Amino acid sequence: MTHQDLHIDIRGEQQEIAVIRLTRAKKRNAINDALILAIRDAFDGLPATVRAAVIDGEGEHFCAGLDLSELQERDAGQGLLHSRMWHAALERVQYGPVPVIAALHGAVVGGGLELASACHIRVADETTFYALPEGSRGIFVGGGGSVRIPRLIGAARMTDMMMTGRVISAAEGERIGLAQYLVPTGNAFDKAFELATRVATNAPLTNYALMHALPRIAEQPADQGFFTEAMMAAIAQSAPEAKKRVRDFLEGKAGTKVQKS
Ligand code: 1HE
Repeated sequence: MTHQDLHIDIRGEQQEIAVIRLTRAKKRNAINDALILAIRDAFDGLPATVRAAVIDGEGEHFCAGLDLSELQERDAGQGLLHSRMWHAALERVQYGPVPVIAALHGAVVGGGLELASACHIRVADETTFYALPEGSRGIFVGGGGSVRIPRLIGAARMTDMMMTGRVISAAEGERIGLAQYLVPTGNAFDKAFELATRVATNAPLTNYALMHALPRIAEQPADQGFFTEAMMAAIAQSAPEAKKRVRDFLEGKAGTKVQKS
């Protein structure tokens, strides 16, 4: 499966990891209409063997955001539909078939940060920097950033980034919650792949609960959240795979004892 600006490679002994790479390095992986649709189609079309995905960008930068050259000609109605097209594509990333680990380096800006924030785990190397230049370009986020980014770092920090053009460094990004992992320069992909390989060994229903139930529970009032949690817990623990995993642990057969890292 390959698109002009998006390369998809299925790896792993059981073909369980999809590596999805933005390959528009000449334009700093800026996302035009064709590319956002290719991202949508990539997540719709993953083979059934895939259990986790890594997304990264070719060249010096993860992603320079929206392709600004396509912005000039749109009227209000087209702008609305364009934003909704991004929402639909990034919805497939967040609520798609498998957990997605973003491997970040260089610029993670504008729509690039919106794409990264739709992923489940973000690994950044030391070259990474984050910004929301929409504020300086006279526009607003349109790829779900106003919903997802405040949930990672709070509305106050996002307001500051957009109002002042503040650029967040890799270290600060990890501290405030833009990335869960910070690794040395050049190591983001390997770490993301290692994590994806680990995530792929989870029971699929556990990953499903983490992707689909947890973010919804986090939005619910506590009483409803507790109830949804109980329903999800009951469904997850009734799966034969959960019973086998618990039995293996109790019989000392599981290699997944909790260890200090
Ligand atoms: C682009 C884009 C782009 C680069 N659209 N063409 N995003 C931004 O406002 C960020 C704009 N980009 C930058 O600030 C810089 O390009 C970077 C910091 C990411 C990288 O800098 P650098 O020095 O490595 O590259 P460059 O020389 O600026 O760019 C190389 C080429 O990529 C150049 O084209 P060329 O034909 O002159 O070689 C640039 O024009 C092109 N390029 N970024 C189009 N974004 C769903 S709504 C989301 C709203 C947004 O994302 S707004 C924020 C957009």
